[in-house]
Amino acid sequence: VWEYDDAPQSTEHAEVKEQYDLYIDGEFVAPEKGRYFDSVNPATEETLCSFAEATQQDIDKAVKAARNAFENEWSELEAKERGKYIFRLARLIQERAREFAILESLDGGKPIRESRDVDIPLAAAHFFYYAGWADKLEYAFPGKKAEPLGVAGQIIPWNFPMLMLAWKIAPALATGNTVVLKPAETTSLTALKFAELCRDAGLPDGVVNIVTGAGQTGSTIVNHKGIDKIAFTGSTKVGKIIKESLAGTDKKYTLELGGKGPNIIFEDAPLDQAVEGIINAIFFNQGHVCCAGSRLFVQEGIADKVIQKLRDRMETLIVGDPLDKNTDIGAVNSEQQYNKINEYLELGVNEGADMYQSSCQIPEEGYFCRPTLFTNVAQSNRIVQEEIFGPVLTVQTFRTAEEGIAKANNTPYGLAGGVWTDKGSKIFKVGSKIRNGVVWSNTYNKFDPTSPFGGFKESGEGREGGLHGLYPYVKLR
Ligand code: TXE
Repeated sequence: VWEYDDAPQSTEHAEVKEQYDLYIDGEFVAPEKGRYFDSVNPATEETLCSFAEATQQDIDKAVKAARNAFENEWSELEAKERGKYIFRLARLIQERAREFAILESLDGGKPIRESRDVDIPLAAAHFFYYAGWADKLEYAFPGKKAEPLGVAGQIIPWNFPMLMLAWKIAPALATGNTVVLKPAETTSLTALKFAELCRDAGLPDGVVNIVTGAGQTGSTIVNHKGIDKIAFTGSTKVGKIIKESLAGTDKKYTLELGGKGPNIIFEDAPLDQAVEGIINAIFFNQGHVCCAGSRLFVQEGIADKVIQKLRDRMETLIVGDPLDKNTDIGAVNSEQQYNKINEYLELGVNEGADMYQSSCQIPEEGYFCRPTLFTNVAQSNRIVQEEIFGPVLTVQTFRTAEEGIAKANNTPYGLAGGVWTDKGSKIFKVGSKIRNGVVWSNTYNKFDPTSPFGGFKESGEGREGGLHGLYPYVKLR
């Protein structure tokens, strides 16, 4: 933990090894087939390190270790002892917060201010929160006995590597399950650092196993017969594949998928606050956020004013070195995502929209994108309907609340959105009609371990976080 003005600008004390093995049964072990793949620092395009590629035999080993730990140790442990281990993990994350923040920014490209102030503290907060539930499950499920499912297979994405790990591992352990977790192939570093914390915390071997690899490794986990539950966060495309492969099996699953968040701003909204919130909603983490407010709906009378204010504010955003504490927008996570965003920019222009980009300097090396705003867009445009997952905002207008709500709901997604107005009654009326799992009002991107999070429609199934985050990990007797 460090003082605000003492943000890390160097990578000192955050060691990155050349090569990382798998973490199975409390040990770092080489992959059976001996294959490794490179991970790139997206801000420099240079290789950062390499990770092991886990194949079937490795997953077999990890699942066996997790099963053994589940049956012989973890589920037998007194609940309060389980809680102590989780609490210890939370403390260790706090103690090594600086190192985790630097590694997260190096590996994933996100600004150090965000990894330092949001990702890592929130990850610790999730472990603290679920540590508290471990010995209080009878209050979560009154009159019933909540039993763990067994081995949870968890697959996480690259946009919030450490935070997503916390969302997955903390409730699984609190409820007495053991874990085989696969981080995303472009951001596996902090998960392997977390494996070191598991050892430091004295967590029994096999309770947490970290296996690295790409989609094929993920698919091997999903289809493994020794796994009782799948928790997935990632694209809607892969979410659908997973759902299909699990059909007809008795594996439980939760899916947290894509989004296309609407922000509805009414004429009576506090405009400067709203503009600040809208900027945060779309440009936080380079727009790599499933709940990003990527579609803005402005009431007609204030449209010109709001668009001008947005452009002015965009001009002040600093795009650049993720390790510089002044940076607002870091590097896009990978070349693949960089290409995808640029294809959408081209598409938007071809669809007839007007594109405005901030005139800021961007580094020559690395995957950097300028903050972008599209106006003159149609509801049917692909840039309005599809998840871009980059710093790209579309703006449309509406006259009545009904029109705003109808437009906001007109996508296949339903994860998160915002309502901006001075009237409390309007917040509840409009908010309740937006078909999203999360609706913020006069703010955006507020996260807390006590709040459940999850989507409607193609944004997923099940909830993570809060009391509801325990449900997918237990069977009730
Ligand atoms: O996601 P994938 P990608 C969206 C976002 C982004 C797009 C593509 O729009 O541009 O998805 O990103 C693992 N079985 N989101 O291609 O492939 C993979 O290794 C099992 C939104 O990176 O879904 C990684 O660990 N696992 C999202 C994880 O799934 C598989 C966050 C996510 O990768 C697999 C990320 C398979 N067949 C992307 N194929 C959000 N909800 O926040 C891949 N994986």
